[in-house]
Amino acid sequence: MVLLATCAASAQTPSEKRLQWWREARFGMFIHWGLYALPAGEWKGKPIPGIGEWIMNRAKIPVAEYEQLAKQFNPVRFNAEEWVAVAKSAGAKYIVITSKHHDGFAMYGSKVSKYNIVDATPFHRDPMKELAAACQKAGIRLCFYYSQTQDWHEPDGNGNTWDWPDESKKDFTRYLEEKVKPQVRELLTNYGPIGLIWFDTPRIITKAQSQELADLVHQLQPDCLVSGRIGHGIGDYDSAGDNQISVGTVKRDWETPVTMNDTWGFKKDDNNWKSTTVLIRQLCQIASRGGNYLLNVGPTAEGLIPQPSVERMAQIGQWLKVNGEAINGASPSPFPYELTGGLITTRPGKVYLHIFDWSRFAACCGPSQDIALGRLYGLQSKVRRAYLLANNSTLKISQKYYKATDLDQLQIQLPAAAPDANDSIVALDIQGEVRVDTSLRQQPNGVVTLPAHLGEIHNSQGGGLRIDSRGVVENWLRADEWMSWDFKVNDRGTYQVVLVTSEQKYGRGWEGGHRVSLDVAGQHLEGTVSNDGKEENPGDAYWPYVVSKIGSLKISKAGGYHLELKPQEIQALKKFGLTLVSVRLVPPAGMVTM
Ligand code: H79
Repeated sequence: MVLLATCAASAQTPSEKRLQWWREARFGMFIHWGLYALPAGEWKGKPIPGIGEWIMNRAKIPVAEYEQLAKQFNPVRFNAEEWVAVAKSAGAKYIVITSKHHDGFAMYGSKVSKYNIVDATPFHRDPMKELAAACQKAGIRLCFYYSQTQDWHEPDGNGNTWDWPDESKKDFTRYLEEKVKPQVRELLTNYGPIGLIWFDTPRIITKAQSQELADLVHQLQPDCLVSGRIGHGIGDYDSAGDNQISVGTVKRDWETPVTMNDTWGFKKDDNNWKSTTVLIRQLCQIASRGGNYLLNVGPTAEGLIPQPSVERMAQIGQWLKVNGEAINGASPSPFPYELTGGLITTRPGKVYLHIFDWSRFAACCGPSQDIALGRLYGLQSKVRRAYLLANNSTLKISQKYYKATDLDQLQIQLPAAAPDANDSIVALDIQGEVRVDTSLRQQPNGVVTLPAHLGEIHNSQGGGLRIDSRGVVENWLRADEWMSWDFKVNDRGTYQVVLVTSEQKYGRGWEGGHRVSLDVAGQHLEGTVSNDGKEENPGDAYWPYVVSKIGSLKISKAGGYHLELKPQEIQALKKFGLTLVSVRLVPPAGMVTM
């Protein structure tokens, strides 16, 4: 036994060993705090658009002027234990705080640069020391954000083009050797065990330099993780884009940082708070797709976490107290598709159905007004018991296998109203292992969704069609590349064929006018990808969806089908091309399913 255990342990890579706690955690609190909290989004009486911590860059504030902020920075109301209590109340397992953002100001006592909170401000305290102690006490892992490439305070750092426009004079290696490495050494030497270093925006750093930095971290603290944004694929895990939630399961370790309003660093005029419901559902989406959720708060220059953030964190924590077993330490969904109106997580012996939209999930009415019927397709294991996590009440179920359509169906009797407005979870106790039909199949509401990231890609020589980090097609610029899917349908009928594509982020545009053909079930359809309406992207407000109607299609027999999507012409002037998210087959409203 002992021998076996040793073998198993040694089979783990160093990275996997470091990732153990992090994979279990699923949820962390991000803190963006720095001098930028003082102007709080306004410079010389003018509101500066964009994210608050970018104000120096957006307003092109000269170093000599921005530096003056340090003299006024005196966050007397900062209380490390209160901040850690906010994370704890939320059920967050780790805190990542900005030790140095792009503005170059160290928020800890640094011997490397006088431009730090202890030496340059009237505050003279080291908040990171205090946070380290408070985290230790509360059992929360402290982690540091560190901007390794951009540093607008240093002539050799990257990004300050207003004080130092001549890029040819910049010696990035000197900056890396003289500031970054010594500061990372301080952070990993003076604050006890650190969970991870969250590097950001790799930009011009070379692969060798990223590697040196990762090696330095691991040499100083072998258990400390390195975020994916160290660059060049060298991190211990992947970091998705800011506020970017992948559309499907990602088969690597990944994390998404998310803002609670529209900024990271405090901005006094930003009151565009996401609702607690949205935040809880984002956490569930990310967990169900195999990732970690890093939710940001931006404290004020006085040292207070804004009240709306404190409230939301506590509300997430209340929800997690009841439902945490479906998130912390849970695994991604074993199904290729998600529920209608919800999604799925799992752990050995359990499947959790997260129901966001009760009436969409329980689309079919029950035998009486008091009961709704929910259905799950494709679960092959026997369910011993189904119950609501909200109140532990047992739900009546029936399981059937329909041979003609090769369909496993679980039917669940639910109360007429959702017990939890954010996400009601139906837990299923499974006998033996969780086994599912992993084919793409029609859902109980009749819709068939063929996600781009689950399609087969047929590249041509020199072509570049691929799936980006969100799970969406990029670089589909040529008409000789195509995609196909296999799927199963239960219901006969006429379906509308819709293509869902993605705009570029930050409103950078969308390209339409592509002529495409679809071959399926012996029918050939042709249509144009035009903008027939926008659809909110539920996982990522930065990248809205565009819906295009291509035509209709008749399916006269239940069974397995193959669909080929072939362009005849792609518009690629803007180099966006056909940014496919999914092909959707939509049955007529009210179609009765079996
Ligand atoms: O720390 C937060 C951001 O400051 C940092 N990453 C998160 C976690 C980040 N650094 N760079 N970026 C994000 C990309 C920023 C892009 C933009 Fe902009 C900022 C787009 C709009 C505002 C820069 C300024 C580009 C256009 C204006």
